[in-house]
Amino acid sequence: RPKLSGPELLCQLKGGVKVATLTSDLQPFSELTWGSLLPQRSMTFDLGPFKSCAVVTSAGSMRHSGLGAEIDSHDMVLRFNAAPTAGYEKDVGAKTSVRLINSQVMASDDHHFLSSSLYSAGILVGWDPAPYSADLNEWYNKTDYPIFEQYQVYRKLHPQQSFHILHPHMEWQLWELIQGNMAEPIQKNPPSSGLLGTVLMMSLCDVVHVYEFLPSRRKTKLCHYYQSYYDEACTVGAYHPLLYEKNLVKRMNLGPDQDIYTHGRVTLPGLHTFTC
Ligand code: NCC
Repeated sequence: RPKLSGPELLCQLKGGVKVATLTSDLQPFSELTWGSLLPQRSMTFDLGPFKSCAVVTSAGSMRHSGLGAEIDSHDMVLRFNAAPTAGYEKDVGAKTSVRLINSQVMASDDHHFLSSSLYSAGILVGWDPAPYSADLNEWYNKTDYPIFEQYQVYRKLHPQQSFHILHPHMEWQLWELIQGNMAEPIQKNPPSSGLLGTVLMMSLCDVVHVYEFLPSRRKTKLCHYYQSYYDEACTVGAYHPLLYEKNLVKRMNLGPDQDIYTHGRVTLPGLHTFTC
């Protein structure tokens, strides 16, 4: 099978991955008393398009990047999980428009999801590794972490904050795209928050810059820019097919390789900006 070009991969992404968040009219939520806490429309329906968006990974190589001002110059800035800005503004910026959080962060005690002010800025988007079929009923009864319980409590505590949950179709459609373009079999786990957030922003923005998903010359074993914890698996993956995700993004990158080396920056086009 021939290796697809960047534009061909972008078209596969546009045609094969439906970016959506859960809505209150979907089964089983439409029949649950708390279902009306979910938004009425998908996030991708209500928002955008924005001109420029930044996706800020949590990689240790963000440290000493000096990218803060550049990141903040974007119309929308997406961050992940418990990644802070306070104290790290020079390197990661101060603006948070969207925060994508996995269900482990939403549910585990050590993240204080319900009470920490870290999560109060911008739009929240949660996700949970769903069973491969991505059937909503099956997933609802078997989530990895209690994402829906936490969602209800959070919404009641912070009723004004916009909070979406990614439709699990997206995880597995993206996984299929990755596997379909790799020679070897890859582990059947959903993509990392990094790739999910990148594709989410590609559906909302004209141009997306992703920082330190493809490591720059600052590449380090430091896992996160905000913690003194060293583990190379953070960058190359263990549970998530991270290395394969990075390979795919490298092939779709429209920017020069020099941008990756010096800034850890990848440039991707918004999905609505090209035709296939
Ligand atoms: O580490 P994490 O990811 O929060 O990072 C967000 C995204 O940034 C990219 N990244 C991160 C570190 C690094 N050195 N290189 C990178 O490229 C990845 O794309 C990553 O997705 C996750 O994907 O949700 C993940 O979450 C953590 C953890 O749950 C949260 O940080 C909360 O503590 C996972 N770690 C563990 O479960 C121990 C991680 O595997 C994936």
